[in-house]
Amino acid sequence: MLRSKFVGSLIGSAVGDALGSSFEGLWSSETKIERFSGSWTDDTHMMIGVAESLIANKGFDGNHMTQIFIKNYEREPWRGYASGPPRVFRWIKSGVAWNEAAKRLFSGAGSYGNGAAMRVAPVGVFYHKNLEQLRSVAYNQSRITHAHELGMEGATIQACAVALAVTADPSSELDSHRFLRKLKDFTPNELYKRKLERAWELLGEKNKVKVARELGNGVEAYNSVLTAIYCFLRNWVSFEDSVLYAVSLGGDTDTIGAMTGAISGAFHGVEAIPERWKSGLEKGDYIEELAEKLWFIKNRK
Ligand code: F2R
Ligand code: MG
Ligand code: MG
Repeated sequence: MLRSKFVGSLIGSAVGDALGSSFEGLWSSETKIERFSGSWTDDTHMMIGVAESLIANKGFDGNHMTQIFIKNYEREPWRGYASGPPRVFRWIKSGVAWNEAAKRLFSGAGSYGNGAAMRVAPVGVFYHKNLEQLRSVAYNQSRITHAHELGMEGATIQACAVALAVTADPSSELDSHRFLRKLKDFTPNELYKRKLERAWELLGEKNKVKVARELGNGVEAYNSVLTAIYCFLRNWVSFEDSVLYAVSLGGDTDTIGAMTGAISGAFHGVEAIPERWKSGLEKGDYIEELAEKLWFIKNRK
């Protein structure tokens, strides 16, 4: 089951990205999802980089992960990256240290975009047994491109949600309130604590416009990470329903789809992901291989 959960999280993240990629930026909350191209974007491209580096080093190495991000980006710069990461990569190539360059973005504030959270699923599965180690690695992998506290904390909460989903039993009813309480205890950040409370209050809400407005469906980590967690929790019974719901909220659909798929796939395991999506997924075999390697490294110890 654990192997299936590792694979489910990485494949689930890529499926959510591919599903949402045709609708990114459409702010309709009633998006009709009729086709699945299987092609994914920067979200999955960077998630692959995180997994490749964790595997190569059997853990986190900031300089190595940075070099992998740069190499992957230079091979396929057309994956739909936002402006921040490529600028950071250029600074690092000109000699700035990997853990300093991202501090230059946005006039020294650093980025609070959701780019560090959208790629973090491998950290969530790999460190699911040790949340303090998970926190440290989630933060440090963020630092490469996202130096703003809200960008790093968003990635850390997303990694923790994946870890909680790995440890939850999919054959028993999920207690959504308990899941949210654990995340609230985990994060020290007041903005995210307030959003977690709002997610709790909205669990029975039928109006998607209200959900998107109050939790957010934007590119900022604080306007998308909690939304993805919410999409999973209110649709925990079905992987398919969780990602379709996420994309139907509009806005940053590929990224909210990816983060929802990472949590839902970690909860259910890969068997719960519809075959029509798995079979059409770009480089699905390679992503599965990466997840299996992560699982193998963890279980060999
Ligand atoms: N880039 C996109 N979507 C644009 C359309 C792509 C198009 N379909 C195509 O194919 O070309 N999506 C991807 O970017 C998001 C992740 O972004 P990331 O990696 O966090 O980048 P960045 O540049 O650091 O931040 C994104 C935006 O957030 C705002 N922002 C962040 N920090 C800020 C700060 N301190 N002050 C003010 N604004 C800040 C800015 O608007 C940034 O541009 C994902 O959606 C991924 O799918
Ligand atoms: Mg994207
Ligand atoms: Mg996006």
